[in-house]
Amino acid sequence: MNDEQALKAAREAFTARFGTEPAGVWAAPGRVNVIGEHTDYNGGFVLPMALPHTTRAAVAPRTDGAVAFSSVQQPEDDVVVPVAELTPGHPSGWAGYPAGVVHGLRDAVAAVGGLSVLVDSDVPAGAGLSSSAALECAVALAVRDLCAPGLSADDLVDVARRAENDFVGAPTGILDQSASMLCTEGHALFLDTRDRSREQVPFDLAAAGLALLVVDTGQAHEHAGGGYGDRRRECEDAAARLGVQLLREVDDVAALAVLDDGTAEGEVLLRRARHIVTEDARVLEVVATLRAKDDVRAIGPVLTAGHESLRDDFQISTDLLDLVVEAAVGAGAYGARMVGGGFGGSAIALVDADRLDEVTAAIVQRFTAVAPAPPRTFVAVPSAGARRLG
Ligand code: GAF
Repeated sequence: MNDEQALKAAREAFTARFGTEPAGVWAAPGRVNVIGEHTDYNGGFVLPMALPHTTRAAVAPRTDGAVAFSSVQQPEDDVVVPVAELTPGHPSGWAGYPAGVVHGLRDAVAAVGGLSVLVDSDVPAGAGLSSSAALECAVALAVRDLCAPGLSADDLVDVARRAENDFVGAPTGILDQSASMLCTEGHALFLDTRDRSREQVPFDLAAAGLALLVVDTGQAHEHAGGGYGDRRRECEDAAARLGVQLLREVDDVAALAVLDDGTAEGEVLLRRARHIVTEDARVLEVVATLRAKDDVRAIGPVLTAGHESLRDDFQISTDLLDLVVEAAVGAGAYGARMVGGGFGGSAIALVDADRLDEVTAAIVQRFTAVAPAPPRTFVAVPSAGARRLG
C-alpha cells in the first residue's frame, strides 16, 4: 500500500468508527536491524533500517476528556478511557502502547480535551519487526502535532520508549523507537545509543544488484516475557562484575576472561558479554564497509557471524531461525541472521536480486519440511521514518 492509499484507508476507517473526519493521519514504520542486536541497552551501536510497512494513526481531538483507541486489525478491542484514569497497565493489550504515549503527554492531551485514535497497520505483529514501536511512534507524532508542537524527534523517541518500558512493562532499549522515528529512505541509521549521535548511512542494495530478504518464521515472540529481561539483567550483572557502567565501555574481548570464575553463572555472563562486545565491533565493521562504498556483499559474513553469536553466546535463537539462516547461506545468500529480540520472529538474508526466488524457494522448502505452515517472506527496502501523511 502506498502513502496515498494508506491515508485514504485510514481516513475512511476513522470516519466509519467515529462519525467525523480525523484532523490528520500519521504513519510510522516497522524496522529490521541490519546488525547490532541487544547492544542498545548496553549503550552500544545499532544499524537499523525502516521497512515500507507502516502503522497509521488517524487522530482527532475530542471534548470529553477521554482518549478512544480503535484498531482496524482488532475491531473487537476498542477502548475508551478518561485521560486522567490512564495508569501503567491500564488499558492493557494492544491499546496499552498508544495509551502509554498519551499517558506520557497527558497534560498536553488533556488540554485539547482528549483524542480519538484509529489505528491501521500492515506491520506484521509479533514478528520481531517492531510493530509496537511503529504504533507508539505514529501516535507520538500525532500527539506532538496536535497537542505539543515543541517536542523534538528525540523527545518523541523517549516518550515512545517510556510507553513501552513503564506503561506496557517491556524492558526494551531504544533501538526500535529510534528506527521508526529517525530512519530515512535509502539509508540505514547508524546510532550510538550512549550519546544518541547518529549518521544516515547510504544503503542502496538495489543499485548493487542485491536484495534483503525477510523471513518471518511465524513463531511469535514478545518482550514483556522472561527471556528478554533475563538477558538484560545478565548484561547488567556482567557490567557490574567488570566494574563498568555499560558493556559498551569494554572493547577488548580478552578483558572478559575474569567473568569466567569457574561457576555456571560466570560462564553464562562471559557468553552474554562476549556477544555484546563482538556485536558492537560487527556494527562498526559493517558501517565502515558501507561508508567506504566497498562491495556491500562483504557485510554478508559479518551478518552470519552476528547470528552465530546470538545463537551460541546470547542463546536467543530458535531451531527455526537457525534453519532459515542455514538454508539461506546454503542456497547462496552472502549472509543471514535472526533479527530483533529473539525467541522467535524473523531472519534476514542478503542475496543477489536475480537469485531471490531461488534462495526463497530453498528456504521455504527446508522450512515446510519441519514447520506446520510456510514462512512469510518479503524484500525489505530501506524506507522513510515516521511522517504525517495528510
Ligand atoms: C527488541 C527491543 F525492543 C530493542 O530495544 C532491542 O533490544 C532488540 O530487541 C534487540 O536488539 O526489539
